[in-house]
Amino acid sequence: MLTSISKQIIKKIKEYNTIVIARHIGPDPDAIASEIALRDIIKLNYPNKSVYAVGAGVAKFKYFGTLDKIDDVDFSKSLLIVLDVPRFERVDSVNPELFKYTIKIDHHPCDELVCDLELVDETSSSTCQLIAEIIYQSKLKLNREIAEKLFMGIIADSDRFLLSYTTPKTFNIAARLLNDYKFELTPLYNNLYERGINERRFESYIIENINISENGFGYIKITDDIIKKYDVDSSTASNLVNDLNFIKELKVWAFSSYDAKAELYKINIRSRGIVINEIAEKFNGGGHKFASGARLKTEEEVNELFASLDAVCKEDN
Ligand SMILES: [Mn+2]
Repeated sequence: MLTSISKQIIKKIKEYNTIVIARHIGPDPDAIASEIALRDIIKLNYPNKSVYAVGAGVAKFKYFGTLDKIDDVDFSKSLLIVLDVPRFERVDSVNPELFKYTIKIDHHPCDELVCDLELVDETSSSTCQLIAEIIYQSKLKLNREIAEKLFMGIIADSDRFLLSYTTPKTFNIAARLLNDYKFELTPLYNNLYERGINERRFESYIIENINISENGFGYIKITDDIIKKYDVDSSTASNLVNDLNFIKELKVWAFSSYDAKAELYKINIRSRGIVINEIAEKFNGGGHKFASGARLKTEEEVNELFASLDAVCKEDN
């Protein structure tokens, strides 16, 4: 099945001279790595095509490479490939409706972003894994830089092969990339995992202050003052949420952090076995079964979401 979709994707890439690649707002390493890797794969194999990887730049991910501005592109004649994003309003910088043809490659559960051609595989660790699979099923060339990016996306989204959806395929593809290009791992891990001491102190604050209900639900509201005090940004909490995995007392946990710029509460939810994305969806959020998020306008909604999560933990008792 995957093979035939891969073929169709490559056929469409061959067909279009102008290709725009987009991903979700607030990108993580998988989102950034997959869009830059795919852009560079297309450029390497079809040097005459105009290919753009778009979206707001993120300073801490500049080691993945630079993103492109699109000024005078006629979308109505162009192909759009959206990566790592299941929802329309979460696509960064472009409106999918304006494009002649759209392709989605994603590992989130299908959501309302419907494209002309879709490769959605919820059992994949990452979008980078899917891109690598497509390439390895084709005759397209890779190079070391691109292989490193795909590898980093797989490592980041699987949390170093720790999270569910880490399968033999994940290991096989990672091993194949490493074997084919023999890149050095330490510099890549330095990029992905080096942190300032302020961030580690902020993590300690979270562990010190998280509330744990008798039902096994852990929650913390991170205020703007705390974010300022630790000199981190509102996205830092999202990066730390996986670090609370394997705490015996926690079945489900959630962080709420207030993004003053966007005037929104960003909620990150994780679970060690209870399905949480259906609850997140009720609050206009979504994600994977055990890793979800939502963006809420009011603190009342945050409280309601937390109460729902506590309730599923209670049911699980
Ligand atoms: Mn991803």
